[in-house]
Amino acid sequence: MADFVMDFGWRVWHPSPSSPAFAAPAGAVDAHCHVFGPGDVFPYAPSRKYTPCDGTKDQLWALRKHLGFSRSVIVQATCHGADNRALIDAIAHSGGTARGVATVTRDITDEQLHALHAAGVRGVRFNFVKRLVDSLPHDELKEIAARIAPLGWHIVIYFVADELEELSDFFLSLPAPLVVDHMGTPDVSRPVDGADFNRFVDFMAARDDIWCKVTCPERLSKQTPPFYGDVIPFGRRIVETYPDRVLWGTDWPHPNLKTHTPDEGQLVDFIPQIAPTAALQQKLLVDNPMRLYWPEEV
Ligand code: 0GY
Repeated sequence: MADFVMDFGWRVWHPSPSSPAFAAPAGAVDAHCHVFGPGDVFPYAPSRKYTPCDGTKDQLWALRKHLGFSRSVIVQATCHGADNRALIDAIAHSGGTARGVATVTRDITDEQLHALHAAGVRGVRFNFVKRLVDSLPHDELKEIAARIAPLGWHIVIYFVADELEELSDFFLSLPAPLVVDHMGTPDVSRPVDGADFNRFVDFMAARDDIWCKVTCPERLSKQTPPFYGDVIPFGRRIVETYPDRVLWGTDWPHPNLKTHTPDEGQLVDFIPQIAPTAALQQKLLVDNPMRLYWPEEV
């Protein structure tokens, strides 16, 4: 395959992903993906830490169809800051097949929150990854959490594994369900039953409304792409321990991934390795995301 490196180091997404061997169950949801721009219509935030290449809603729908998925949960990425217009535009043009996770700041009005809900937003994202954001004070995040909880929304949290110990009391104090991005970003060169990953598994046990996205083997793996075998035990442990609280997603268009250009067909083929039975696959890809994002249809 040609090299798709852009001049700022991040690669453009795969132009022709393979067809997965794994057939997702009917109604499968890609519960973590993004839309970027197009930048001339929905400009990127001046405060962004990276500039992506555009990844539009129509390109997302085409990929979803190719992979055999039916619905998408679009997560606001930091490069669009708290300007959720690209996300809302995508949901509005999805014919009811997309929902969203927004970024909001404390100055948002109740009217604006209700408008986001009507548009299909069901959660907010709090990002603690320092290379991506200047993190917000905890009191501001708590204030936002208290305001979104009555809407039935959840909070997506993205953090670096080494910071879980420091952040976990704060996370557990938040008054809404929590959804952890990318398995809590474990260092997969450490043991799957070692102290670090045990801390994350125990964190999930602390409340029964903590969910986990078993996503991003392409980010977590230390192996030569596209072999993500070192991530399998970590994903599988979470899926088998918390089968009713796991979600899966492509993370298309894979912002900031500098090592390789992921082939989403291969990412889909990672699913049966972490969720080896049809019953687990049904929960991971359909039942769980439907309960969280389309509860009125369950
Ligand atoms: C992801 C991961 C990353 C980026 C963002 O919001 C973002 O910019 O989430 C990353 O750089 O690890 O989930 O897309």
